[in-house]
Amino acid sequence: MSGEGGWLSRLRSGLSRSSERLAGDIGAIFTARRIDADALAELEDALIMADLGVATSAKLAANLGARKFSGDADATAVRTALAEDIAALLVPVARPLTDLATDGASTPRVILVAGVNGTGKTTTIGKLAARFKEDGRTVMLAAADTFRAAAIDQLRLWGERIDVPVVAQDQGNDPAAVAFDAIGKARDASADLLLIDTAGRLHNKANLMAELEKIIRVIRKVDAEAPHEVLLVLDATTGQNAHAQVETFRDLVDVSGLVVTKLDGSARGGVIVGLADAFALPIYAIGVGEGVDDLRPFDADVFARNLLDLDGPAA
Ligand SMILES: Nc1nc2c(ncn2[C@@H]2O[C@H](COP(=O)(O)OP(=O)(O)OP(=O)(O)O)[C@@H](O)[C@H]2O)c(=O)[nH]1
Ligand SMILES: [Mg+2]
Repeated sequence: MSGEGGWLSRLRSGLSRSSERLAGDIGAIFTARRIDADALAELEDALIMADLGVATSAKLAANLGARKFSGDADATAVRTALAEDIAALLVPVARPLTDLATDGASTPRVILVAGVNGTGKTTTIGKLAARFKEDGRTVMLAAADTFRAAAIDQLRLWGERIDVPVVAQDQGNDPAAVAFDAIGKARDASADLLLIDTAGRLHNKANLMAELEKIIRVIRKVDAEAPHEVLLVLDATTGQNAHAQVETFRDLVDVSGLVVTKLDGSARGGVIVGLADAFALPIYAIGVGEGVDDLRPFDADVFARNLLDLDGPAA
């Protein structure tokens, strides 16, 4: 119980810089004033400042303008209406983690985890593996980030902590070879799921992107359907840059879903709304801390209401 309250308060405080500012701006714009074009333009600016992105902010402001408010709008009514519209944008992309682990025809189900440096790939893999294991799945991890020895050790440490086997080779070995080897071992062990960690990639580094493509090519030699999921891990604190990351990875490796991390420490959680609107990619989970339990389902209502500094979901 305390754990539940703990994660929500971390999300709230993570979002607080955006949400308090947004609520303050809306309060200043909509106090005893009609919702006219000027007010909507100011609202649009406030949404952009809260990292919702230009296109999505325009759309939300227009939606609000089309709503029928009686007389002067009060700021709370505006915030409530916005939270509803934002939740409506988020609902189609908010997916349960169990969708990731759904049994397909082939075993293991291969989940490749990608993303630029430091977004939280390795940590997210540890948290995901712990969840899946709790749900009764047999899980294996592959250390296909062979770039740094520390990266291999970091995944091994997670494996020890949550008691999940890790397939690894030496630093500098071909990441595709590690992935290939891991699928074989996961098959032999009849594992349900194989999570593959990859090196952090700056999206302008062509060689690292080529490496990712090679991993996929080699995986497909073992299982033509694999990887069954390509999860892109995004760090919410990077703000609008997350859009560029999605575009680059999506074009290259057929990203099937997102995990957005560091919402506990982020002043820029609003970025999720723009991502949902622009790409319509499933968001399977959010990261709200570094610990094993700090991966949470992405709940559209909870997120939208907290972003507008409103208390929990409407009853
Ligand atoms: N506050 C917070 N920290 C996180 C979260 N997720 C990951 N981190 C931290 O972010 C840092 C980077 O996480 P990693 O999992 O190593 O990221 P990575 O993408 O694997 O990094 P590279 O392999 O170097 O590309 C670590 O210190 C993590 O503990 C989160 O949701 N919240
Ligand atoms: Mg890593």
